[in-house]
Amino acid sequence: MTNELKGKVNYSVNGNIAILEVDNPPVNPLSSGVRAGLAEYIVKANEDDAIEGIILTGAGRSFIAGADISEFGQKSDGPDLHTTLKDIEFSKKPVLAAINGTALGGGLETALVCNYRMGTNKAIVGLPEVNLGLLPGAGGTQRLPRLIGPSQALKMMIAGTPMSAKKALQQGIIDAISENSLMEDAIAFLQEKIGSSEHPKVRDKNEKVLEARGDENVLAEAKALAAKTRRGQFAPGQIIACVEAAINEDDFDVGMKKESEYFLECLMNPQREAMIHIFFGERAASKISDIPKDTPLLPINSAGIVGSGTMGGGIAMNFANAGIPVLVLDQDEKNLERGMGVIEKNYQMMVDRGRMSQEQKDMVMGLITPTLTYDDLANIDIAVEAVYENLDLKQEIFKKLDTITKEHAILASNTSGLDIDAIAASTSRPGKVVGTHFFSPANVMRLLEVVRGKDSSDETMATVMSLGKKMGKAAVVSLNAPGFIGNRMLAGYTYQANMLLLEGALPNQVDSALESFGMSMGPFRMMDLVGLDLGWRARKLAKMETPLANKISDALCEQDRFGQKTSKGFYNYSEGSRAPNPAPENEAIYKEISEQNKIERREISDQEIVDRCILALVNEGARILEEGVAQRSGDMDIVYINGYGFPIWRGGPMFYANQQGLSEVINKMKDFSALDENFWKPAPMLKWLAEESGTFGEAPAPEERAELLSFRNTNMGGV
Ligand code: 3H9
Repeated sequence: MTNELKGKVNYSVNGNIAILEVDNPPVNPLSSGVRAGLAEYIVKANEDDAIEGIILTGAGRSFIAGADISEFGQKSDGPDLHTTLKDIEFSKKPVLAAINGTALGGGLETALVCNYRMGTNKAIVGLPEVNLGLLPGAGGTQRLPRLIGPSQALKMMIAGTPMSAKKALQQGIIDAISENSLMEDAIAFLQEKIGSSEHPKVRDKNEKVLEARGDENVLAEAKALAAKTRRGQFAPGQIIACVEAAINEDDFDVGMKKESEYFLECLMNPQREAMIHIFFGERAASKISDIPKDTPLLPINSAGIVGSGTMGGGIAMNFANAGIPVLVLDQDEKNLERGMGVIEKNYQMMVDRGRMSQEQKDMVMGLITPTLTYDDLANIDIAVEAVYENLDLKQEIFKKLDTITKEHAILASNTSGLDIDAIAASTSRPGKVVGTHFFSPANVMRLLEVVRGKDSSDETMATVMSLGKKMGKAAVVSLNAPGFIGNRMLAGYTYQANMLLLEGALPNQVDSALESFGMSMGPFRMMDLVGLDLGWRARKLAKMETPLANKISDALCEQDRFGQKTSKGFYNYSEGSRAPNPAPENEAIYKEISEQNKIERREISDQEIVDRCILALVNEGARILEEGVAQRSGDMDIVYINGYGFPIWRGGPMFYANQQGLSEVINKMKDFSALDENFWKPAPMLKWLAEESGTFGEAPAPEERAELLSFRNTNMGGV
C-alpha cells in the first residue's frame, strides 16, 4: 500500500482460505488505505486458484467502525467504497464476515455484502449514520430491509442505536455466534459452505420487501417515529425515502442509485457538518489539554453517594449501569427508603418499555446498597455528594468523608454552582476533590460538567473524565467559576426571554419561536418546570430588590403561580398534565409591569426572539472561552446539546455562530445595543475572532488568551 493512504488491510492464508484483516487503529474505519487494501486483496484471493473461501475481519477491538468520518467533505484518495463493496459482493469465492467487535455504518454494510456473517458474543452491529446527519449510503438502506424486513430496518436506522450479537442473530442480521475462537469457528463454518454451488447474496432476498409493498403503515409508522424522536432532522426522511425505494423498485440497483442520490443530499446538508462537529467535539471535550494522555487513572471499583434524593438516586443508577457497586447514604431512613423506591421504579419502567430485561434490572439493583451509616463508606474509591445547595452542609459532609474514606478516594460534589475550592478546603486532600455536576434526571441526561478546582490533581481529573465515559456521559471540563459553563450561559438566555416578555412578546410566542428553531423546550416552559418560586424565595430571603427582568415572574409568584408545581405559572396546566395552556389572565400583569417600568410594548418578530436568546448564549460563551473556563468553543456546544436541549443538528450555539459568521453576529449585537447597550457589548474574544479568523474554531489555546487580550488592550485602544 502507498504511504499516503490511511489504514491498511493485512493478507494471510490459512490452507484454502484467505484472511483479509482490516488494520486501521483504533476502530478500523474504511479510510483510503483500507478501501485500497480490500480492493487489492479481494482480487488477489479470487485470482489465486489455491483459495476457495475468504474471511474478512478486523484487527483489535473493532471490526469496521464505518466510513472514515474525517473524510466527509474532504477530498479523499483511494478507490471508492461502492466499487470495492461490489467486488466483494460479486466475489467468485464465498466471503464470510468474521465480526470481532463493532460493525457500524459502512462496517455493517461491508458485512452485508458478504455471503455469510458470524460474530463473537461481544460483537455489536448497527447503522448509526443518522446520528451524523447521514443515511447508510453503502447499500444499508437496501440490504437491511431485505434481511430483517423494512419495518425493523427503519426502526434500527432511525434510532441509530447499535444492537448486540445475540439480538442480531435473532433478527437474522448475522448467521451465527462464535462462543470460542472466532477465527477457528469462522474457518470451520466457511469450509462447510465451500462445497455449495451457490452462496446467498442479501441483494437477492426479496421476500420481506415484497411483503411490505402496498402496506402504507410501514412508512407511516416510520414517519411518525422520526417526527417524534428526530424533530427537525433531515436525514430520517431521506432514510425513509430510501426504504420506500427498496420496497417499491423491482431492480435492486435502481434502489441503490436512489440511495446514493439521497446520501449526497445529506452530505451537502449543513446538518451533516453540524452533527459531525458534535461527534468529534464530544471526543475532543473528553481530553484535557494540559493533562498528559498517559496520566495514571485511580481505581474506581466502588462508590458512595451522599443523599438519596432525585439527584443522588440518578447518580447511583449511573454507577450501577456502569457495573460499579454503589452505596447510597441518607441519614433519614424514610428518605432512603423513598429514594431506593424511586430507583427501583425507574428501572421497572425501563423493563416495562423493553429497554432492559428483568435479569439486567436484578443485576443493577443488586449493585445498589442503601445505608444509613457513614462508616460503610470506608472502603469506597469515590464519593459523590448530592445534597441540597448549602456550602456549610457540603463542607461538613466533605470533612466527614475525608476522615472516613481511604486516602486514595476521590471526593466529588454534585454542586451546580458552589465554589469547589471552598468545599475542597474543608478536607486534607484538595487534590482529590472535584465537581461532578450531573443534570437532572441524572440517569437520563448525558451531560456531566467536571469542575476542576485549583488543586484538583491530574489523576483526579483524568479518572473522573474516564469514569464519565464509562457511564456513557458527555463529559466536559469547566474551571471552578460561577455558574460553571452551562448555567452561566443560560443566565443571559433567560434574561433575554424575560426582557422580550416585558417588551411585548407573550410566553407562547417566545417558546414557539425557540422550539421552531429546534430547542427541545422554550424558556418559559422550562422556567415553569423548574419552578418560578426558587428565585423569588431566594430574593426575598436576601431582602433583595427584584431586578427588572424578574419582575414579571416575581409578580406571578405573589399570586401563587409557581409553575407546574401549582398547575399555573406562565402557563396553566390541567391536573396531572405537563402540557402548557396559554394563561390570558397573566397578560394584564405583563402590561402593567411594562407600563410601570416605562417599556413600550411592541410587536416582536420570531427572528428577533431567536437572535436575542441565542446570541446571548454566544456572547457569554465567548467570555467563558476568553477566561479559559471552557477549554474550547466546541465544549460549550457539547454542554448545550446534552444538557439544555439545543438541537444537535445545529451543532450547538458556538457552531451556529460560526455558521452565521462572527461578523454577522456582531452586526446583530450592534443593532440590539440600542435596546441595552451594556448587555450587547461584544466579548473581546468575539470581536478579536471576528476580525482575525471569523470563527470560534480558531480560538487560541487557554495559555495564549490572556496575553493576546492584553496585547489588544494596549495596542488597539482596548476591546
Ligand atoms: C458511514 O459509515 C457512512 C456509510 O454508510 C456510507 C459511506 C458511503 N471514522 O469513540 P471513540 C475515532 S458513517 C473516523 O473514542 P470508543 C474517534 O474520533 C460512519 N474516526 O472510541 C476517536 O479518535 P480520537 C458510521 C473514527 O471505543 C477514536 O476513533 N459509523 C470513527 O469509545 C476512538 O473513538 C459510526 O458512526 C470513524 N468512523 O467507541 C461509528 N469512529 O482518539 C462512529 C471513531 O482522535 N464511531 N473514530 O479522539 C463510534 O461510534 C465509536 O467510535 C465506536 C468506538 C463505538 C466505534
